[in-house]
Amino acid sequence: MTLHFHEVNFDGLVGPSHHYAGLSSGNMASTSSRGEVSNPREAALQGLDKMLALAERGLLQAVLPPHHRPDFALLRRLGFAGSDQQVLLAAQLEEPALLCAACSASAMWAANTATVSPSPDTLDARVHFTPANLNAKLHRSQEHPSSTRALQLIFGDTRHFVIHPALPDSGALGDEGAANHMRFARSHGEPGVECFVFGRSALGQGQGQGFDGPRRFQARQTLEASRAVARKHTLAPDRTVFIRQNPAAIDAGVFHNDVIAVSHLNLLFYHEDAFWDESEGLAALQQACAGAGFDLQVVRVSRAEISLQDLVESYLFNSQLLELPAGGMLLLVPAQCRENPRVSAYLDKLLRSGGPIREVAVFDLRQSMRNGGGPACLRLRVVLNDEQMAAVRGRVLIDKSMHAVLTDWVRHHYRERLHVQDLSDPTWVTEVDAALRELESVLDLPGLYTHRN
Ligand code: SUG
Repeated sequence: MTLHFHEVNFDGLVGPSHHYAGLSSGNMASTSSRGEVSNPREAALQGLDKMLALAERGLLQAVLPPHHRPDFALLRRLGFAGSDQQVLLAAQLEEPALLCAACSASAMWAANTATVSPSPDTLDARVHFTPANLNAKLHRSQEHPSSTRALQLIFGDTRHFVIHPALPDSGALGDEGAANHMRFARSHGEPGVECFVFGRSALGQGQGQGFDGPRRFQARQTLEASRAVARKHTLAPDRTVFIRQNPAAIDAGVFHNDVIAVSHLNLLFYHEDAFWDESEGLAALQQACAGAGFDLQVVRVSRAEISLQDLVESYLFNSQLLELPAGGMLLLVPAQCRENPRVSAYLDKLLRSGGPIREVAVFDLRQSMRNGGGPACLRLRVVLNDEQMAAVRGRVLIDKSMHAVLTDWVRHHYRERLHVQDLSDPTWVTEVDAALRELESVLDLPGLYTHRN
C-alpha cells in the first residue's frame, strides 16, 4: 500500500487571556502594544477563520489547545502565597509584569510549540517532536510543560510518534522550535533537508566563533540547542544544515527566522538580510538539497525592494506558503502587507513574475499581529502519512462543523475587552476555568487541563 503524506497545519487556538503586556523585548509589535486593551474574542475568531479558510481550500487543518491560565504554580514558585485570589492580588500589586507573564496566552504562536521532524527524515521512521523550552522570555518559558502534555495526548501513539522532553532550561540551550527551522523536500514523503537557523552560539563553538552578536536585542536560538534537536531527532548529518541569523536583522526586530524567511517543499522565500553569510548559507543548503536529489528553488527579496523596517512592519515573510490541491503555491499574508504600499507593490510584482507563487490571500489577524504573531507564527506544520493521520487523537481537525462548534464556544466564553488590570479579577478567572473545562470535552482530550502546571 502506498502511503500518502500531507502537511497538516496545527494552529494555536487563541486562549481567553490574550492581552497586551509588552513582554517581548526585541519584538517591536509586542513592545509598542503594551497596556492596550485587547479583544480575546476577536483574536480567537480571527484565528479560527483562517483555519476554516484553509480547510475549505482542501488543506488539512487542525488545532492546538490554549494553556491553562493564570499559571498559579509559576506565581507560587515566585513567592506569592495564600489562596489563589490572594496570589493574584499580591502579584497585581507588587509585580504586575509577573502576573501578566503568568496569564500570557502566548501558546497561541504554535510555530514556537516544538520542532517537528517528519518520519521520512528520521532513523526510526517515526515523527519526532521536541517541545521548545522558550527560555529567552519568562512568559514563554512556562509553556513547554503544557505543550508537552498536549502533544503527548494528541500524538500519544508511540508506534508513530516520539515526544522528546524539552531541552534543559538554560540560556545556553535557548530553543524557539519550528520558528527557527525549515524543512525542504521534493515531496512531503521523501527524505528532506532540515535547516536550523540559530542566532548565537552560547558556548562559542564551531560556527559560533568570531561573530558579533546583535547589540540591541538578544538572539533567542542557540546553535547548541539546534544541534541537540537534530541529534535527538536522528537526522542524517548530510541532510542537516545550520545557518546563522543575521544579527543586524535581529536588531531590527527579526526575533525569529520566520519573520524573514519561509519555506515550502523545495522553495525558499527569503530576504537578503536573513542570514549572517547569505552565500555560504545558501551554498550549504543547495548542496544538501542536491545530495537529497532535488534542486532548491529560491525567491530572494532584496533590500532595495523591501527594507528591514518594511518587512518587520508588514510581516511579509511571516506568511504561510501552501501548496494548493489544484497545483501552484498560495502565499497567505497578514492584512498589513496590503497596507504598506511598497510591500503591496512587491506582491503585485511577485504575482506577475510567473514564478511559483500564484496567489496571495490576505487575512486580518490584527489581534495576534499586535503582539508580533503573524500567520506563520500561529501554525505548527506536521507532515503525516495516512496511518499517522489516523493515529492522531482527539477531535482536533478543523472542518466546517468543528469551526462552528469552536466559534460558538469562543462567543460564549470569551471577553471582548481585556486589560492587564482585569487579570486579577476572580470572575474572569472563573470564566476561564469554565471555558477550558468545556474545551477539554469539545476537543475530546480528557485530562488536558486536569494537570495544572
Ligand atoms: O515570542 N509575542 C511572541 C510572538 C511570537 C511569534 N512567533 C513566531 N515568530 N513564530 C514572542 O515574542 C508577546 C506577548 C506580550 O507582550 O504580551 C509575545 O510573546
